Amino acid sequence: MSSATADAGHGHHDQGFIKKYLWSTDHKVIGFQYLFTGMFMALIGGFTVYVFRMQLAFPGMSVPGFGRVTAHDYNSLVTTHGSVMIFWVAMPVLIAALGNYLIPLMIGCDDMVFPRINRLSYQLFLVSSLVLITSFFVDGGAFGGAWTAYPPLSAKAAYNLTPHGAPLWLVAVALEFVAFLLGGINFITTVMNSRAPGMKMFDVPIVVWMIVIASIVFMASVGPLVAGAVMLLFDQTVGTGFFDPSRGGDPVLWQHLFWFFGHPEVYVVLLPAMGIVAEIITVFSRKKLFAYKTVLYTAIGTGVLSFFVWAHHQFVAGIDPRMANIFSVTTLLISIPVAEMVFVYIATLYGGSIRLTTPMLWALAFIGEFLIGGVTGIFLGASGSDIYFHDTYFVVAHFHYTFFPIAFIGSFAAITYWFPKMFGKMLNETWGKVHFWGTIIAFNFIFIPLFLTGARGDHRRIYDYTHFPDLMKAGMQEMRVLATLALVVLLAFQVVFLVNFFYSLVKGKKAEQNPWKANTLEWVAASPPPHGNFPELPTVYRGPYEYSHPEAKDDYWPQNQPPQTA
Ligand SMILES: [Cu+2]
Repeated sequence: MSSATADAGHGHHDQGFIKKYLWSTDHKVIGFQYLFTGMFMALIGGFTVYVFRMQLAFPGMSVPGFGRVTAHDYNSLVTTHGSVMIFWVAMPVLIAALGNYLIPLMIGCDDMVFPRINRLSYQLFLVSSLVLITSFFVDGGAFGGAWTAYPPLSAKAAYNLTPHGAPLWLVAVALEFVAFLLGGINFITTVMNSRAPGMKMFDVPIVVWMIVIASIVFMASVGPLVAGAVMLLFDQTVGTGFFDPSRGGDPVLWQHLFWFFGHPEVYVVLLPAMGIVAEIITVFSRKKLFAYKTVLYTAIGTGVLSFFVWAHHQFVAGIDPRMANIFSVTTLLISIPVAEMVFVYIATLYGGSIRLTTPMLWALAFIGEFLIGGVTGIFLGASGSDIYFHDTYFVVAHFHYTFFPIAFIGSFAAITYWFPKMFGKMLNETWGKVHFWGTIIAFNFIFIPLFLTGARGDHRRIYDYTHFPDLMKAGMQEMRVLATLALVVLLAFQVVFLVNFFYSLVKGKKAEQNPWKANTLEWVAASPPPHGNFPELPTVYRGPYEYSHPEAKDDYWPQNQPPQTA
């Protein structure tokens, strides 16, 4: 158990700027580095979708800020959008930034077990981001073989079009994976070894467990894909034929290797988002989390089951129909634990004294929007109906109703909730709510039209619809225009968020140590916490959510408050 004293007690004198902010091993600083890098990458992810959606709505136009979009540009833009939003936004913000910032504070210790490995994990992540950005500026531009990088396209045509961008993309993804493996090692060992005195396994806040389970799922699923990436790199650069049928290889092998990772990856980012929502719902309903142990076992069960559904992405790739049936069953099965977690939220809210703060609005929106994603997944999980929906915009709308709630609604919920702790300032609630409503309304106007065009057979990966008169008829193009305009509105409202974020960071009202009256340990530390976190290590006497306990005074009973002596 590490001993923690503030600042100088950390066995070193006060640090200079470089050591403190760029070369730091402090988990909070590393958390911020991941957060700000993820926020920057989100700008890239947002810009790319703006450009290609403008092309879809107004084919052939010169897009303001980009110019005319060629078919080649279109493929690179879509590939970059998908890769960036999942690997360089959702993962770094939900897992690395929050995991790093929160875990030592929420379990009551001074830092991660391996601070230097932690610093290395961020440095590798930063290099992976720079490698990806470099690929935008090399000959041929960024990789355009889709974020799923299916061969033979990714090893042949797409590679030939972007002979530098393609391998750079692969290297960037591989580096990023190594960064997250190192991060995961730290999260798991720290939670297992550095909990505050008295903190038992079931006293650990659920968001911490979700990040630990997500790290284990990531570690267990990434190996085959890294091997596949090396094989693909060889097919691209040294002429092997692992995925080339004319040379005895099999392109569907890549699909299995990719989705053996890809689908568990969904839960790697979903579980932390689910944890964030659980923290916020208990605080702003002043109620104990309904069935803490059930949620924990369900999360573990979901993590395990997530390894048995991947081939639902290959229902029309020519796999054995009997195998398709098995994967239909496992896929429909996995909706049960996820639905159960949503029911737990509803049970927690029931009868609570609800405060609709901005973080709470985001948490509630997560439930509603993600539910739409979950329900529409049923149509795709059943191999019969998936034959019709596969590769249509119904699929695009479905996974944006899962990923946007995870990556953005989850992140906005977390940032607005922990901002006072992170920066010692309060965000502006009014602007927070303007950002919330603008984003949520615009989001639904983007993807509901795409469900409709998808259900009418509108296919993905079409660059210019004027070549397909059938797909221009009966309001289809109008729907695309509506979706694009709604996207522009959504992006505009993100400016409100950024202004509120940076203005409040500098000029916001000073935050109290515990403005939300939450029970968890991070609120015991000062706002913002000093280096080393706690002048005195807290001792834990109970679980994190004892808001409605009879002994709780004013619905508030922090984990480190000693029990009243009789
Ligand atoms: Cu899947």
